[in-house]
Amino acid sequence: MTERLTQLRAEFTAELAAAVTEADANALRDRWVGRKAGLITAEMKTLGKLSPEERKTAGAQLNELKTEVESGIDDLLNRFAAEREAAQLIAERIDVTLPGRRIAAGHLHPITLLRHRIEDIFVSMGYAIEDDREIETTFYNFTSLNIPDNHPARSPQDTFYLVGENESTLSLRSQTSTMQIHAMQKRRPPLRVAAPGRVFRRDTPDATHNPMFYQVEGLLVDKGITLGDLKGTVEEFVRRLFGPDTKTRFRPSYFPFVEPGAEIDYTCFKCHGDGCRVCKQSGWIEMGGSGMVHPNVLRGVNIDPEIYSGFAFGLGLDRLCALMYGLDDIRLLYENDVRFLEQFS
Ligand code: 2U9
Repeated sequence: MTERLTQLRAEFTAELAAAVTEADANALRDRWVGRKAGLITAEMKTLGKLSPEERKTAGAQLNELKTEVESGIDDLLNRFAAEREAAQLIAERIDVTLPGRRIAAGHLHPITLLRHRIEDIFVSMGYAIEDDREIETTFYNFTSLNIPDNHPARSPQDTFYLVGENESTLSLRSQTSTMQIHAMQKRRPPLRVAAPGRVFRRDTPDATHNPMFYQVEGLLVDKGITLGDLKGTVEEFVRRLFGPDTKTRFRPSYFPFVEPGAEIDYTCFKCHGDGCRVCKQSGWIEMGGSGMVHPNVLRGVNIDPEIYSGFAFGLGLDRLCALMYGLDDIRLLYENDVRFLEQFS
């Protein structure tokens, strides 16, 4: 029996050394100590042939071999499990010192950012922010603003008409002044209203024109309002937008809805008036237009121009936005190119 045991022990040792996977180790367990067909189990069955004395010794030796085989296989399985776990720990390792991944947050559009800034300035000066429809009748888009019947702005070459061609004809509003008319119809003076929004004109898109663009207008109507109030308000508005040293100047101009009318310039926010590329060496930048509200416009909304007077001024947001961000082409603002938009926050 001793030779047999020596042979079995050598055979097991060789097979144990050859086992390289958990499957090999489990196959070894079945082959050696499997309940039904294990090699040691089979040897146990041969003990019946021996004398009681021989059976006692041989049985003890076989049990010793069985214990060696089981612990050898357990050690092997534990080693494989430890290796598998170590590999898993490496594979799933998380380096907590790595910088976090920046989650691409959304951004407000530059025109929206500018619009919010301007709305805040108007609110800080006591103006209400108005919003109203973009599709208007000819009455609101032109007649209420004292724009004469033969004015080129009424031509289908300049305006997006939707249906028909008379006072109740619908078109896309050409200026946000329409909202000011609605406001004056809904509320009585004293009024301080800012009207930001989209306007639509049949312009061919180019670096400084777009069929849809953004405007903002301020309107104030009360008793005893003078041109001085307009100048002072515009000067304060410009200073709050571009800085306290910004100067303004007014150049006479004509608009049907105001009288007198004036273009507004302000000293360049880049060179403060010395002259640079932004202001084309002039030191001044045109902001928009202004004037005292025309009496016909006041009468049109049942405000007596003998008792009340008012001023209004307007500016285009797209061009101002392009200037402030150094854009050469306002169409960049409308192409929705994320590479452009994600620069703003
Ligand atoms: C009412 C009466 C008068 C608003 C005014 C301008 C002159 C003006 C332009 C600036 C650049 C429009 O975006 S733009 O092209 N605006 O020049 N706007 S006076 O006058 C009003 C507004 C409302 C009831």
